[in-house]
Amino acid sequence: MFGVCLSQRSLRLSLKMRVWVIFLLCLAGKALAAPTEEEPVVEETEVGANPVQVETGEFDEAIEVEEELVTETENPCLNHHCKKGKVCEVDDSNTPMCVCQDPSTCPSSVGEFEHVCGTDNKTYDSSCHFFATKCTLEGTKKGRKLHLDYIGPCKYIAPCVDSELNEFPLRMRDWLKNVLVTLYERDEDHNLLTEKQKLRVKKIYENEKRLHAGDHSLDLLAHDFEKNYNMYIFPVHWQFGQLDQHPIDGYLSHTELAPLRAPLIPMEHCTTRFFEQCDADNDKYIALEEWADCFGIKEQDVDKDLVI
Ligand SMILES: [Ca+2]
Ligand SMILES: [Ca+2]
Repeated sequence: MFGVCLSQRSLRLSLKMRVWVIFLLCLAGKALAAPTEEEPVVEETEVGANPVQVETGEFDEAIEVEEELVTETENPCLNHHCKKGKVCEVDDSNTPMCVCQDPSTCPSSVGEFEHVCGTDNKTYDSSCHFFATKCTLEGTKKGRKLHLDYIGPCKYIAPCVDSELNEFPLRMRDWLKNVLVTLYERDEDHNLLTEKQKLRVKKIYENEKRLHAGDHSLDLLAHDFEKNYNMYIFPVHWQFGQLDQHPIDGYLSHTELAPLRAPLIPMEHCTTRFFEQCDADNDKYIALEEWADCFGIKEQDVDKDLVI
């Protein structure tokens, strides 16, 4: 029992650290690849107001437009964006088109942290290798079923039992609230939050009853959720809005959920089960209502206007 507690505790800590880094980097307009730099350096991917674009940008990194074709005329590929796993090439009439990237052209991975695990339970050297491979399977049943499962090499993930599943939203809600508060505190010049979002978070930040970030017991988290329920409504909506981007339609696809899910799975073994059961009607999409319900937000408090 103690062993379980201890490992959960360390999981929680590493979860917090790692995902915080990911979030802050992503929100600051950075891809994961350069985790040591603090300042948002906007390179060729100008990101602006769409943080999730940056999050998925991590997976996009391998797609670099070949510049060797640039002569006197502009390379038509320069402004031609291809989805993950594809690269732009020009045909005989100089028309740009997206073709599957050859996995062998992916940059070789620097370390294990670049490996990803597919839903086929195979470890790929990097997300570039994964998406390039997935592209070659396009149109096949195997290809449709293949998704990026999580960041890191494939490993044994312990089954998530019911009691652990119930703990997951407690920690996740608290964490979302803390992420928002931190973004608010650091927001002076980074524009991490929009003005509308800042107004919402300000209320949470200034509420003296707020439970400050810390390694709280599950009992305390549960108690705080009951007592300060209102402070959790916006963070849950905010996270939905961060993910619902491609397209913005009030539903999260597997791909849209990936930036949150993929780094979380190796650290929180209930992640997969949690998000699976969020899709209550089993249509493969998580609607805002389903999402909110998953985090204990009451039906009457679900508000599309909070997804800002
Ligand atoms: Ca969507
Ligand atoms: Ca659904």
